[in-house]
Amino acid sequence: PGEEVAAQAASLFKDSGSPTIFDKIIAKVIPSKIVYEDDKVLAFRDLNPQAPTHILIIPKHRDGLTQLSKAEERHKEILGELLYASTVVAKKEKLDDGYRIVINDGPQGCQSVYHLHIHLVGGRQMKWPPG
Ligand code: IU
Repeated sequence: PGEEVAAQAASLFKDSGSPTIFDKIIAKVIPSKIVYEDDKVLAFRDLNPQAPTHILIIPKHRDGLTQLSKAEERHKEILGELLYASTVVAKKEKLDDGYRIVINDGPQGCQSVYHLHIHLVGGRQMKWPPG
């Protein structure tokens, strides 16, 4: 089984961009608290939550989408899938009074993991403007 997981991880790593911690979460080499999963999308609880609910929604196949600003025409479908999955997760989490979706891009956007991810944060009053 170890070899199988390694092979699965290796095939994911063929996507452009260096492997990140999220590849290991997708391959389930590193455990995470998964809240939603389908064939294209994985959603799991952020290890360092910034709100009572803080979930990351990521594409299972990065396909060059290390960050939002790298999006190309072919990514339009997965971008829609991620945003829609965010609404499904928000409903599951009963964030009925609202929530916030954040995508950090690049150094000035405070991005730290270069595998596109949507932050879904909620369960408390948000402020505007964000920091
Ligand atoms: P950012 O937008 O790239 O800064 O967000 C990365 C997030 O990934 C951040 O909120 C981290 O707490 C989170 N995270 C995680 O949940 N598990 C990990 O192993 C690592 C980061 I590394």
